[in-house]
Amino acid sequence: MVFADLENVSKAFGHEGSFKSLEEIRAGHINCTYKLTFTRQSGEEIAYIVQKINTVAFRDPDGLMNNIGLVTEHLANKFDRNDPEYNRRFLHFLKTEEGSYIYRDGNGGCWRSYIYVDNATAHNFISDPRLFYESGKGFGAFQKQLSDFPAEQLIETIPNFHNTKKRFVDFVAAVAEDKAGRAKEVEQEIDFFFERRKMMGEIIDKMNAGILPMRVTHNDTKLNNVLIDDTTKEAICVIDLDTVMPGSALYDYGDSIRFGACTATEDESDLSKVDVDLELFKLYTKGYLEESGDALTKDEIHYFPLGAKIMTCEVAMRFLTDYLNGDVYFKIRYPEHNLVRARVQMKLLTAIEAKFDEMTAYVDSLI
Ligand code: GN1
Ligand code: MG
Repeated sequence: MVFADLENVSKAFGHEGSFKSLEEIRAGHINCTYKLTFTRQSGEEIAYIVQKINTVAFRDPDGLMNNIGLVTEHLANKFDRNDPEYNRRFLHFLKTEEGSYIYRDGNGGCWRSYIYVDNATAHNFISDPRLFYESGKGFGAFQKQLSDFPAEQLIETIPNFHNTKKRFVDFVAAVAEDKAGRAKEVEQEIDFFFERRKMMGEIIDKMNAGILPMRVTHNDTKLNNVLIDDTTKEAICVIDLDTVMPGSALYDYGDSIRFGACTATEDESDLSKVDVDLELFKLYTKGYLEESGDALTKDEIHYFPLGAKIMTCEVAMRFLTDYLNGDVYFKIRYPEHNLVRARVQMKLLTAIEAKFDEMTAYVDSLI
């Protein structure tokens, strides 16, 4: 990708200044993301993110951007416009001259753009435990900020996104169809999910029974979806708002633990490195609850570890499903990538299961 390929997108969103540099940001598994830096006449630099929305994952990009517009406008009301940090506290999406959050290129590609938050980092790994505590605070505050958002205004950008029962049905179909001819080599992995079939429905069942409330949630709370200020080391801004929609607080809490309390990255090939770090789990929980305050019920907090368990199981199964389907959903960098990812999550799930009672005793001690 060179700037000429993105020039029309950049113009459409009215980016200011003369082009300086282009960088591809490769952390996400779904959309294509680029950072464009410009120099203004004053000599000052300004950077923007442009993203090509993956319309295979997000079938209704207009509905998606409508959600994001509503959510960011809601967040805007939670901060003081005179605060010098105002521009860094939530994502500021740009509109085209026609007033749209989407620019469509000649090939039907859907693009969006927001102001880059400078002096902040999306961390892919915990280099300092404080980072994870801060990310807990960031997502806890986000939950609180969304607690008065009218859920009925949002569409489901990916229907049944965290319906783990439905994910299991999709997995079973992928095994039966065996499109890539890979089922035979992963029989053990396939059995692993059949053995956990019952557990997968536990959040949905509790929501249907009214034990767990439906809220507006982020639904993709990986560590690298909250920006940490490089100077203060505080969580400054929650990003990747694509899946903000009705859901359970357990999804958000659980997905954060799955990614951040794991002692290895999602791509680790040495499974002996994969475990759940209970100190990190405690730090995150503390940070999250400090900021979410009264936004959650006691039941939700009690079931936090169930969130970690089911979110880990779900993503493990999604990676394996994609492997069986021939790698059509997640971006991969080598042929076995999705299988490697699935095995890491499976190992992590086994570790969470082994420490589940300890995790529950800890969260109960905080209620
Ligand atoms: C995807 O977009 P990204 O990379 O933050 C995925 C999540 C998975 C995650 C696993 C829309 O997140 O659900 O948990 O990969 N997002 C979507 O790393 O499917
Ligand atoms: Mg995402």
